[in-house]
Amino acid sequence: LPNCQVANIQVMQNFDKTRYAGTWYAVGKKDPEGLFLLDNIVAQLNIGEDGKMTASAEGRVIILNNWEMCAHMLATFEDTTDPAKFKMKYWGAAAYLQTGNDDHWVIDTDYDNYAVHYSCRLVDSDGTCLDSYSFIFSRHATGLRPEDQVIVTQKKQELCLLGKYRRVAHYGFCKSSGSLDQQ
Ligand code: AZE
Repeated sequence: LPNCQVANIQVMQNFDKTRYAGTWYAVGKKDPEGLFLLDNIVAQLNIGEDGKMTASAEGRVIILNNWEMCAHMLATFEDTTDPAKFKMKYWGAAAYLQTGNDDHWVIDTDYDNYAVHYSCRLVDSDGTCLDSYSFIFSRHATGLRPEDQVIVTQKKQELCLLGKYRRVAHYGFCKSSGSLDQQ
């Protein structure tokens, strides 16, 4: 059984960020406190010539009491001593969107089908996480293969987040205004 200590969370071994690059569709998510991406969430990860990871992401949000829009986000990643753990600095392409500095941990991935992401924003005094978010990413907007779902369910349990995820719908909300999922 997991003990739910953030410090004990196992991340991807021998993580290869060049294989993590490319397009990922969020097919499941566990929300943090406050405003968050709702659905139609697509991330595009890039590795620069300097080896540094950057990303763009988009998703439907509702801001300012009922203004529905597609949030276009940008991010840079800072490496840490663990190759699967990054510090992600992110901001909205429009100034009224969110900015932040979050952990970006890759818990598990086979690079070609699924990835399990985790971010703890606030560690409690007992070492457990008080405010986290997590994405289940797929290379396909349609979802995960049954064999990957088994692995992902195991990882959700290890993160102490089993039962806390919602499915992420994709109905092309960001397609007209963005370029990410038109490629
Ligand atoms: C992530 C993939 C890599 C790039 C980025 C990601 C996270 C983005 C957010 C955006 C929140 C926006 C809000 C706008 C009103 C992890 C999906 C930037 C958390 C709430």
